[in-house]
Amino acid sequence: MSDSRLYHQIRVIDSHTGGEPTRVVIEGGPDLGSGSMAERRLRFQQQFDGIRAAIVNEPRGSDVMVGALLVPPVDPTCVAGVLFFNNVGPLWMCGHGTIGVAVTLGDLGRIKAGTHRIDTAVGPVSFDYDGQHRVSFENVPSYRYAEQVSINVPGFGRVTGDIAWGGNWFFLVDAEQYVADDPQDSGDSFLLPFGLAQIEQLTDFAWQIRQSLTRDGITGADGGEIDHIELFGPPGDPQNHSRNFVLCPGRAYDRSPCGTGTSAKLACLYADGQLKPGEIWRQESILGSVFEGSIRLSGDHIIPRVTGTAYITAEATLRLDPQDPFRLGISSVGHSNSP
Ligand code: PYC
Repeated sequence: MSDSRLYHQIRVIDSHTGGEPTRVVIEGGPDLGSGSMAERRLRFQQQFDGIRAAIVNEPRGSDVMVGALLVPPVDPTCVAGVLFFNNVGPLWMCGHGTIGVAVTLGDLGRIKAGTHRIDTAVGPVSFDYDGQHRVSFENVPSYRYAEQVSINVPGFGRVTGDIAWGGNWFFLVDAEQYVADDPQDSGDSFLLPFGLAQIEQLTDFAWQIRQSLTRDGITGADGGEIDHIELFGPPGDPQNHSRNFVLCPGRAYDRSPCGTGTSAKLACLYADGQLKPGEIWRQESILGSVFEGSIRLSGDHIIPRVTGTAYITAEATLRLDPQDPFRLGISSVGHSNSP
């Protein structure tokens, strides 16, 4: 039998929010020292990328897994500091992950039903927790940065969308109208009926958009990379307002309606005069899971409020065996740090 004391051990709790997994690191994560949450995010990225990959990538995780590292908060009113990350690097904020973290902290007995705050790389986020599965969080101020930006996307022609900040940068496209440049094509949108059966086409379309934005040097404010692409189609359930498909930075699609993506959508709806403070927007994911969103105003920006549910799926100790050639995970991007 191998000696587990030789292993680097990391304790995690897994949950899913509307189908999208969150793996919360509750023990054994790297010590990121002091400084702002953004500085610690950078330190995590520069010095511990191998640990990130070990936690979320294969063979322990998968491309869709989102990690949440608990660290001491900078803001003392917060119950925890949280750094979110995925299969290719750190995220700024994560909405479904915030819901997963809240339910995980509740499950651990670290919080009770009520209002709490977590500290993130883009600032404190407050949330209401019902003591079971349901969480409403108030996201960071969100806004539309650019309206109706047109780009040339190989295979698809001109594609027009909005650029918005919802805690991450998004390019938002009403996808129904787009038809691939295929002479055999009937002329109908290849993306309809906009469901799981179209995942390959949706992924390809969104990825081509992402690459075209990079090619043309189109960014969010201060050169912020637009690394999330959000496509919209008709809802499967008429009780909802819209269905989305969100392609995340590592080419995995969000199984949930995406909390930061829903926030970016709310910002665009508000900017278009289609959503007033307090009105409810029901955003459906490509799976059919739903987040309820609403806004309040804060200066030029909106404060999105997003509600969803999370369920715990596993509790585990990850072991990083120094002899394992894949102890830092199998990743499409290289990593060179050892644990
Ligand atoms: O819910 O904000 C979100 C999110 C970002 C990436 C995956 N999920």
